Amino acid sequence: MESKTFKVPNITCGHCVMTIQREVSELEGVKSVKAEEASKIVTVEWDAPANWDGIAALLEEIDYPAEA
Ligand SMILES: [Cu+2]
Repeated sequence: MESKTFKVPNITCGHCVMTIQREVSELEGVKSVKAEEASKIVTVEWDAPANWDGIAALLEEIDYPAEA
């Protein structure tokens, strides 16, 4: 299992957190998504066929890009 913790500056409220958790969870291979409103920190755990490039691309697509 791979995981990554990153900041998503566009998180402003609980709806953002729910949107990110829902959308990223739908990617095949993603095991867990935890997003926190106050810190804007997101942690994703995944196995193949998911990969970081795919997760990052989805986050950009839904307008919550990960901070580099
Ligand atoms: Cu929001």
